[in-house]
Amino acid sequence: MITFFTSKHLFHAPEYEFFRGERVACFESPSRADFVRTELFQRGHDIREPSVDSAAVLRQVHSARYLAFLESAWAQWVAVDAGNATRQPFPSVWPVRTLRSDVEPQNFTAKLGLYSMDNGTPMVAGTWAAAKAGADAAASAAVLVSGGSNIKAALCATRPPGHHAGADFMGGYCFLNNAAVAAQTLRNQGFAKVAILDVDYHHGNGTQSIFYDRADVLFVSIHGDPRTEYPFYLGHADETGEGAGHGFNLNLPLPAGSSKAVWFAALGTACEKVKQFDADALVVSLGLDTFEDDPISTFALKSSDFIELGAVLKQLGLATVFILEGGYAAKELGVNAGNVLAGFEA
Ligand code: Q9C
Ligand code: ZN
Repeated sequence: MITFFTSKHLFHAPEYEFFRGERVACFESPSRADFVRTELFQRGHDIREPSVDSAAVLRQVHSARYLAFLESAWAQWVAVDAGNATRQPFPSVWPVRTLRSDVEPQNFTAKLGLYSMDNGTPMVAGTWAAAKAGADAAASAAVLVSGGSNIKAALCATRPPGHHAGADFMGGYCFLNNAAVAAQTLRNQGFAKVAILDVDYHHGNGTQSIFYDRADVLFVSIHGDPRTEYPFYLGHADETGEGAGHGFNLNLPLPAGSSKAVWFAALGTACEKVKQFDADALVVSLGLDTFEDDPISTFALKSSDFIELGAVLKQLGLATVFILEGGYAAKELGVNAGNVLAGFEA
């Protein structure tokens, strides 16, 4: 399979995040994408650099003020204090209920809180460049599978991930919503109905919110129940879309610790929804944190189960863009991603 990869992901390499009040090494590490690239190269996949500029489609899925902030955030942070060049910024205040989000404050940390859903998404000098390169990969993959050739699927082996990023906020290690970029690019390329199937352990709150009022992009997600699992405040079964988008959002939350059988039953339900929607193209938010040994998740899929996942997705018979999302058992990430592609291409 054609796989988009760029070493620009290395520009995003924060040192630490907070976990139970302590500083810990980032789970979302640069080695993740390198393990995937190495394994896919060894398996003979065609590794390519992104070639499409996502700037225009980014403006279709993110707000102008959020993009302006993200692109300039590091320069703003260092302008506060030259010593910040070696410090990771974190938000410490947020515009929750009754506070205003419409007026952008001048204080950097207040701006960071305005544009963040958590304090778990550290930024470094190269974050924008890495995230933009990932979005370029998503746009490239979508253009490729839209072409007249018989290339029907492509994978983006990129990081940072994207599905927690909303139109105007970052969170959950995500800055730019790559799946939304791919889906919107497929729409722009002429596919009338695009389905997004999010199989990451965590609910894709950003992707859901971006398309929540739209009937042309279906969002279906299988994830840990937000009552106990991140992102906690979205991903419940009663979220079905609003306005024109009513009926075009399906959440399949599963209890923490769910078995392979329960997970694949939900995958069957998800695929039925995609078929009923009569999608013309598919974006898969391919989180591999459903793996049994994932350090921050509780589902039970084995490496061999990812072959079955690929085979089930192939049955949909659609032009497909796979976007790497989460998956924090870094050493196994390449095999697990490769197994999805093996099942898909068998
Ligand atoms: N700060 C994705 O899988 N929890 N994001 C962090 C420690 C957030 C996962 C807990 C998990 C976000 C793309
Ligand atoms: Zn995840």
